[in-house]
Amino acid sequence: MKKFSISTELYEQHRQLTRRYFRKLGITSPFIFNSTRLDDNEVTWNPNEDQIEETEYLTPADEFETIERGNPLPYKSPREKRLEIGMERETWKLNVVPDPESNSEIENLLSRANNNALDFKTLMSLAENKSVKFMKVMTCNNLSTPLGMGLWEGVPLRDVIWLAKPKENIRRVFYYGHHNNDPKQMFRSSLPIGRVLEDPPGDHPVILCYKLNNQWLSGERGGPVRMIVPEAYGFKSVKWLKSVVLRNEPAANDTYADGNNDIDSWIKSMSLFVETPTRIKSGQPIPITGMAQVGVSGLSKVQVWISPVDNKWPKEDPYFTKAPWKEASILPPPKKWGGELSSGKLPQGVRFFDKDGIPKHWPMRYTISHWAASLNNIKKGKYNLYCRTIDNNGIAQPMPRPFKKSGRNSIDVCPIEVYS
Ligand SMILES: Nc1nc2c(c(=O)[nH]1)N[C@H]1C(S)=C(S)[C@@H](COP(=O)(O)O)O[C@H]1N2
Ligand SMILES: [Mo]
Repeated sequence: MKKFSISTELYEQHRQLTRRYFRKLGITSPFIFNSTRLDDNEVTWNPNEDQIEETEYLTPADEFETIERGNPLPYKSPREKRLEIGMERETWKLNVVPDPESNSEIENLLSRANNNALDFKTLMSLAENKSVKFMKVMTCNNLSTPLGMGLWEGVPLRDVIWLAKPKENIRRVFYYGHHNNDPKQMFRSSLPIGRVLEDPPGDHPVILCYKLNNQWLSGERGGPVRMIVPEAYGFKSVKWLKSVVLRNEPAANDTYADGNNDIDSWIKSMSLFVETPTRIKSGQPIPITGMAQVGVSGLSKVQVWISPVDNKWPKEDPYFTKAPWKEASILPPPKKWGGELSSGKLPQGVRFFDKDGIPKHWPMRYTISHWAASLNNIKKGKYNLYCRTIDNNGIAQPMPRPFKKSGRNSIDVCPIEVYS
């Protein structure tokens, strides 16, 4: 049974990380089991010394899952067309303008019509002093699995807004990408001006992103330039960015508001199984691995619970808060970061990492963490296996925000049979 799929790349990286964990526990004999999460074939778990050190974490750009609209998609047009529509670095331009229907005052608006829109060269000259790099998981509020884990680089949006000399009557920043001049294809998002100009403590700036994993941002990932909103679900991170509009407007008009989505939601903490056996012989430890998305309130624990299938749980406790949960191990940061970083080393200057590439804290908000657990002495029988996160406020998933249109975070479950 295939319940969901994560990208093969995320899966490989995950396996490499978790192998090391099981070796430390002394579980070195190869496991042979059916995987619920990959395919219906038998998977051999065969730890290999070299691979154990080859741990990777970041997702290569072309291995991300993609959520996109547009006909034609801008990056699928021939290069000549891409140059014409500004979807190459050589010709890319960004408008920073007031909304004509608003009384926002900007002294130095940057626009294609005035022939002074921001170009890539100017963005790069800002980048010399202002560029930032940070880790962020790309994740869609409507999907239960993350799309990819990236190291993003860009110029804070506020530095470009200040170039336009905004003066007064500005409450919200709207922005949208290339849409073939068809209003129906426009993908818009927005933020309060305050969020753009100032970062809450511990948060990264909103950036105009031009690099992913130390490489130029590809067209498929939203290049030449996309917005990256660190704490938000994917729909705030508009690809193929072309226009920033300042408005005196207190409310949002995000494209995603139309779909009943909670457009002000921070990323939630949640946990997923990556690999669990579907059938395993009794008497041997049950190896379980997973990953956690670290939301706004962080991640203090991952827990698992194995429950007999005929266990009737009281309806008054839909989130199994009274179950005998057991703690899993949150794995330390990887030694090699993977993605396109050929040496496995991080470039200098990644936010919240020291000069040797060691994170100043771990798990890190708005990223993923890998985890593993091993269950012992489970008797013959059929079970459901559950996992959940506990955030830094001590609150168990899916609380404190269980509504699915604010981001999926229901408790993950896998069936498992122990035979003798
Ligand atoms: N221009 C544009 N930007 C977009 C989208 C889109 O359809 N068009 N999809 C958004 C949504 S809903 C998500 S979840 C993320 C996905 O980013 P990815 O395709 O790089 O994984 O991009 C966002 N940015
Ligand atoms: Mo999305």
